[in-house]
Amino acid sequence: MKLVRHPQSPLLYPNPLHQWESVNVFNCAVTEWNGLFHMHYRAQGVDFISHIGYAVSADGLHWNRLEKPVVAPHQGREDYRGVEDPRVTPLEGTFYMCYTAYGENGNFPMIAQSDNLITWTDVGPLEKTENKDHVLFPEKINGRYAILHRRRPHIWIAYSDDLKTWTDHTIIMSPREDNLWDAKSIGANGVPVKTEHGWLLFYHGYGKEHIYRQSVALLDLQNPAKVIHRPKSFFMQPEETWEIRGDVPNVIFSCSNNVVNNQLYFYYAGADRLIGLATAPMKDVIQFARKGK
Ligand code: BMA
Repeated sequence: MKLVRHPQSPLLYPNPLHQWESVNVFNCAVTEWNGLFHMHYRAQGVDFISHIGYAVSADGLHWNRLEKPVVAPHQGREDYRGVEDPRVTPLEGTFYMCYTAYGENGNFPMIAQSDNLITWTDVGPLEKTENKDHVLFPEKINGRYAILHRRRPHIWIAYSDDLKTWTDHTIIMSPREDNLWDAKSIGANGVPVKTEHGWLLFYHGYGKEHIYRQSVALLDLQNPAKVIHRPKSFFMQPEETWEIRGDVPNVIFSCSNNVVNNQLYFYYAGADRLIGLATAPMKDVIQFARKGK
């Protein structure tokens, strides 16, 4: 299975007129709501402090952005180095954003909420220790909120009744030491997609050469701690010049995997600098997840 890079890619570039997004725009979440595509993206200026910007689009290709970020560092020493890597989950009429707070003690995973996708208030941290790549499931599982997260180098799951206290932390997937592309570290991408075959989990991994590649796994619908299928191979790797060279070389990174008219819309960042789109029929993605071809 091969994703097809959209001919108009890359779709979003840094904007030299805005200090906060003048150097890099990357790692975006895209949410379909009210007939529009809403993008939350990580952006950096010359100080490399990340902010989260917002853009809206009628077709998913042409984006109109707000002048100011919608989430900026706001917790003093705890996130003064930046707010990073948004993943947005619609759940029970509210939008939840999982983002990484980067401050004097390193990274920790935060959760915020919004009714309109523009004004965000913090719900609280998932935990206050080194952790990222967290993303909420789009529905409760057995009556509780469920979240994926990454205590390096594994993907974990945890559960909560109120989105504030998280328990039952369990490793669900680990790097495969004998497998070239995901031997060292893995992390979840966007909101897991519910299918009749299980939760489709899009995830990234890297091995010795530190090349960020992309693949999928299928998790049990009732018990997503159980991995049903995990292909050996990846479905996408850096190939275009803008994916190989940029701020951080050889990175394809994604915080969103949307399904639009039975197509996977895989928004991703190349080399931590630009945002692009690749697509594939969902039936091919599911077949790849089940058979690994
Ligand atoms: C990881 C991520 C991203 C970034 C990637 C590659 O740690 O959290 O923020 O895109 O590194 O540099």
